Amino acid sequence: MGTKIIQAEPYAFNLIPSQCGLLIIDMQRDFLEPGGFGEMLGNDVSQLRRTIEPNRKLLAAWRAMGLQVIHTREGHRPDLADLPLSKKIRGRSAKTIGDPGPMGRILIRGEAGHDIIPELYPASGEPVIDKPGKGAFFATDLHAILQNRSITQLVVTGVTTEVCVNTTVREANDRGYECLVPSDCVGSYFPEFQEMGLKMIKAQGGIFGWVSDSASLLAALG
Ligand code: TIU
Repeated sequence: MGTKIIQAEPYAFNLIPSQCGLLIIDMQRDFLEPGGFGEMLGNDVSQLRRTIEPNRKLLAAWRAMGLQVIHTREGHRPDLADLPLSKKIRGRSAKTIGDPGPMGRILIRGEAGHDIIPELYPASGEPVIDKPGKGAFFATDLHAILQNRSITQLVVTGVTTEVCVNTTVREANDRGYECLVPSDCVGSYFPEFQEMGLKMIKAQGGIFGWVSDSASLLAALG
Protein backbone atom coordinates (compact mmCIF):
# COMPACT_ATOMS: atom_id res chain seq x y z
CA MET A 1 0.00 0.00 0.00
CA GLY A 2 1.80 3.07 -1.28
CA THR A 3 1.40 6.73 -0.44
CA LYS A 4 -2.04 8.21 -1.16
CA ILE A 5 -2.39 11.81 -2.28
CA ILE A 6 -5.26 13.49 -0.44
CA GLN A 7 -6.73 16.73 -1.75
CA ALA A 8 -6.45 19.09 1.20
CA GLU A 9 -5.75 22.63 2.30
CA PRO A 10 -3.35 24.39 2.33
CA TYR A 11 -1.93 21.75 -0.07
CA ALA A 12 -2.17 18.03 -0.82
CA PHE A 13 -1.44 15.59 2.02
CA ASN A 14 0.75 12.55 1.36
CA LEU A 15 -0.94 9.84 3.39
CA ILE A 16 1.11 6.78 4.27
CA PRO A 17 -1.62 4.28 5.24
CA SER A 18 0.53 1.95 7.35
CA GLN A 19 1.80 4.90 9.42
CA CYS A 20 -1.47 6.83 9.67
CA GLY A 21 -3.81 6.35 12.62
CA LEU A 22 -7.45 7.39 12.69
CA LEU A 23 -7.81 9.23 16.02
CA ILE A 24 -11.47 9.70 16.95
CA ILE A 25 -11.86 12.28 19.70
CA ASP A 26 -14.54 12.08 22.40
CA MET A 27 -17.55 10.82 20.41
CA GLN A 28 -19.23 10.24 23.78
CA ARG A 29 -22.90 10.04 24.64
CA ASP A 30 -22.61 12.94 27.11
CA PHE A 31 -21.48 15.28 24.32
CA LEU A 32 -23.66 14.01 21.45
CA GLU A 33 -26.92 12.63 22.76
CA PRO A 34 -30.02 14.60 23.68
CA GLY A 35 -30.22 14.73 27.47
CA GLY A 36 -26.46 14.49 27.95
CA PHE A 37 -24.03 16.86 29.67
CA GLY A 38 -23.48 18.92 26.50
CA GLU A 39 -27.16 19.62 26.00
CA MET A 40 -27.58 20.23 29.74
CA LEU A 41 -25.09 23.09 29.41
CA GLY A 42 -27.40 24.64 26.81
CA ASN A 43 -25.64 23.40 23.69
CA ASP A 44 -27.27 22.33 20.40
CA VAL A 45 -26.25 18.69 19.97
CA SER A 46 -27.48 18.57 16.34
CA GLN A 47 -24.35 20.55 15.45
CA LEU A 48 -22.32 17.53 16.59
CA ARG A 49 -24.64 14.76 15.43
CA ARG A 50 -24.07 15.56 11.73
CA THR A 51 -20.52 14.20 12.20
CA ILE A 52 -21.71 10.70 13.15
CA GLU A 53 -22.45 9.39 9.64
CA PRO A 54 -19.23 10.66 7.96
CA ASN A 55 -17.24 9.24 10.89
CA ARG A 56 -19.05 5.92 10.59
CA LYS A 57 -18.15 5.66 6.90
CA LEU A 58 -14.53 6.68 7.46
CA LEU A 59 -14.17 4.24 10.37
CA ALA A 60 -15.62 1.41 8.26
CA ALA A 61 -13.15 2.15 5.44
CA TRP A 62 -10.24 2.35 7.89
CA ARG A 63 -11.16 -0.99 9.45
CA ALA A 64 -11.73 -2.63 6.05
CA MET A 65 -8.18 -1.67 5.05
CA GLY A 66 -6.78 -2.98 8.32
CA LEU A 67 -5.45 0.45 9.33
CA GLN A 68 -4.98 1.63 12.89
CA VAL A 69 -7.77 3.22 14.90
CA ILE A 70 -7.55 4.92 18.29
CA HIS A 71 -10.47 6.34 20.28
CA THR A 72 -10.46 8.86 23.12
CA ARG A 73 -12.89 9.71 25.90
CA GLU A 74 -12.82 12.74 28.16
CA GLY A 75 -13.56 11.84 31.74
CA HIS A 76 -12.43 11.30 35.29
CA ARG A 77 -11.89 8.69 37.97
CA PRO A 78 -14.98 7.86 40.07
CA ASP A 79 -13.15 9.22 43.14
CA LEU A 80 -12.49 12.50 41.24
CA ALA A 81 -8.83 12.39 42.29
CA ASP A 82 -7.75 13.48 38.79
CA LEU A 83 -10.28 16.31 38.51
CA PRO A 84 -8.77 19.74 39.13
CA LEU A 85 -10.94 21.91 41.37
CA SER A 86 -10.78 24.61 38.69
CA LYS A 87 -12.43 22.26 36.17
CA LYS A 88 -14.96 21.00 38.73
CA ILE A 89 -16.33 24.48 39.49
CA ARG A 90 -15.91 26.10 36.04
CA GLY A 91 -19.15 27.36 34.55
CA ARG A 92 -20.95 27.81 37.86
CA SER A 93 -23.64 25.40 36.69
CA ALA A 94 -25.96 23.63 39.11
CA LYS A 95 -24.55 20.26 38.06
CA THR A 96 -20.88 19.69 37.31
CA ILE A 97 -18.51 16.82 36.53
CA GLY A 98 -19.02 13.94 38.96
CA ASP A 99 -22.60 14.87 39.86
CA PRO A 100 -25.49 12.57 38.94
CA GLY A 101 -26.70 13.41 35.42
CA PRO A 102 -29.23 11.99 32.97
CA MET A 103 -26.86 9.17 31.93
CA GLY A 104 -25.07 8.44 35.18
CA ARG A 105 -22.43 10.56 36.89
CA ILE A 106 -21.30 13.30 34.50
CA LEU A 107 -18.04 12.50 32.64
CA ILE A 108 -17.07 9.70 35.02
CA ARG A 109 -15.39 6.59 33.62
CA GLY A 110 -17.68 3.59 33.63
CA GLU A 111 -20.88 5.66 33.46
CA ALA A 112 -23.22 5.35 30.46
CA GLY A 113 -22.90 8.98 29.39
CA HIS A 114 -19.11 8.79 29.39
CA ASP A 115 -19.04 5.94 26.91
CA ILE A 116 -18.71 6.20 23.14
CA ILE A 117 -21.90 6.37 21.05
CA PRO A 118 -22.99 2.97 19.68
CA GLU A 119 -22.58 4.10 16.04
CA LEU A 120 -18.81 4.44 16.52
CA TYR A 121 -18.21 1.90 19.26
CA PRO A 122 -14.58 0.71 19.50
CA ALA A 123 -13.78 -2.73 18.15
CA SER A 124 -11.58 -5.11 20.12
CA GLY A 125 -7.93 -4.27 19.59
CA GLU A 126 -8.61 -0.56 19.06
CA PRO A 127 -7.04 1.37 21.95
CA VAL A 128 -9.33 3.67 23.92
CA ILE A 129 -7.50 6.56 25.58
CA ASP A 130 -9.15 7.88 28.73
CA LYS A 131 -8.03 11.48 29.08
CA PRO A 132 -8.66 13.90 31.94
CA GLY A 133 -8.07 17.02 29.83
CA LYS A 134 -8.96 18.48 26.48
CA GLY A 135 -5.78 17.36 24.72
CA ALA A 136 -5.40 13.60 24.14
CA PHE A 137 -1.67 13.66 24.98
CA PHE A 138 -1.96 15.26 28.42
CA ALA A 139 -1.67 12.68 31.22
CA THR A 140 -2.23 9.71 28.87
CA ASP A 141 -0.17 6.98 27.19
CA LEU A 142 -1.20 8.05 23.67
CA HIS A 143 2.28 9.14 22.55
CA ALA A 144 3.80 5.83 23.69
CA ILE A 145 1.09 3.82 21.93
CA LEU A 146 1.60 5.76 18.67
CA GLN A 147 5.36 5.34 18.85
CA ASN A 148 5.08 1.62 19.59
CA ARG A 149 2.86 1.24 16.52
CA SER A 150 5.13 3.38 14.29
CA ILE A 151 2.35 5.90 13.68
CA THR A 152 3.66 9.23 12.35
CA GLN A 153 0.46 10.65 10.84
CA LEU A 154 -2.99 11.17 12.31
CA VAL A 155 -6.39 11.72 10.77
CA VAL A 156 -8.10 13.50 13.66
CA THR A 157 -11.91 13.48 13.87
CA GLY A 158 -14.53 13.96 16.59
CA VAL A 159 -15.73 16.69 18.89
CA THR A 160 -15.47 19.51 19.53
CA THR A 161 -13.53 21.21 16.74
CA GLU A 162 -12.19 24.16 18.71
CA VAL A 163 -11.78 22.39 22.05
CA CYS A 164 -10.59 18.78 22.18
CA VAL A 165 -9.83 18.38 18.46
CA ASN A 166 -7.82 21.61 18.19
CA THR A 167 -5.98 21.01 21.46
CA THR A 168 -5.07 17.48 20.39
CA VAL A 169 -3.92 18.56 16.91
CA ARG A 170 -1.67 21.20 18.47
CA GLU A 171 -0.22 18.69 20.95
CA ALA A 172 0.34 16.15 18.14
CA ASN A 173 1.97 18.74 15.88
CA ASP A 174 4.47 19.70 18.58
CA ARG A 175 5.34 16.01 18.98
CA GLY A 176 6.12 15.67 15.28
CA TYR A 177 2.93 14.06 13.98
CA GLU A 178 1.38 15.19 10.68
CA CYS A 179 -2.32 15.80 11.24
CA LEU A 180 -5.15 15.85 8.70
CA VAL A 181 -8.61 16.98 9.83
CA PRO A 182 -11.64 16.05 7.66
CA SER A 183 -14.01 18.99 8.14
CA ASP A 184 -17.26 17.00 8.00
CA CYS A 185 -15.99 14.56 10.63
CA VAL A 186 -15.45 17.25 13.30
CA GLY A 187 -18.14 19.35 14.92
CA SER A 188 -18.63 22.30 17.22
CA TYR A 189 -21.71 23.46 19.11
CA PHE A 190 -20.93 26.89 17.58
CA PRO A 191 -20.85 27.31 13.76
CA GLU A 192 -18.42 30.24 13.95
CA PHE A 193 -15.97 28.17 16.02
CA GLN A 194 -16.29 25.29 13.54
CA GLU A 195 -15.20 27.61 10.75
CA MET A 196 -12.42 29.35 12.66
CA GLY A 197 -11.25 26.16 14.36
CA LEU A 198 -10.53 24.67 10.94
CA LYS A 199 -9.01 27.88 9.58
CA MET A 200 -6.61 28.01 12.52
CA ILE A 201 -5.25 24.57 11.65
CA LYS A 202 -4.59 25.17 7.96
CA ALA A 203 -3.53 28.86 8.07
CA GLN A 204 0.06 30.00 7.55
CA GLY A 205 0.97 27.09 5.30
CA GLY A 206 -0.62 24.50 7.59
CA ILE A 207 0.69 25.77 10.89
CA PHE A 208 -0.85 22.82 12.77
CA GLY A 209 -1.85 20.55 9.89
CA TRP A 210 -4.14 19.97 6.92
CA VAL A 211 -7.90 20.25 6.43
CA SER A 212 -9.77 18.03 3.99
CA ASP A 213 -13.08 16.11 4.01
CA SER A 214 -14.16 12.48 4.25
CA ALA A 215 -15.09 12.26 0.54
CA SER A 216 -11.54 13.20 -0.50
CA LEU A 217 -10.10 10.69 1.96
CA LEU A 218 -12.41 7.87 0.86
CA ALA A 219 -11.78 8.65 -2.82
CA ALA A 220 -8.00 8.45 -2.36
CA LEU A 221 -8.20 5.28 -0.28
CA GLY A 222 -10.28 3.68 -3.04
N1 TIU B 1 -14.37 16.84 23.85
C1 TIU B 1 -14.51 18.15 24.05
O1 TIU B 1 -14.38 18.95 23.16
N2 TIU B 1 -14.85 18.53 25.32
C2 TIU B 1 -15.45 19.70 25.61
O2 TIU B 1 -15.58 20.06 26.76
N3 TIU B 1 -15.93 20.41 24.56
C3 TIU B 1 -16.69 21.52 24.60
O3 TIU B 1 -16.92 22.11 23.56
N4 TIU B 1 -17.19 21.95 25.76
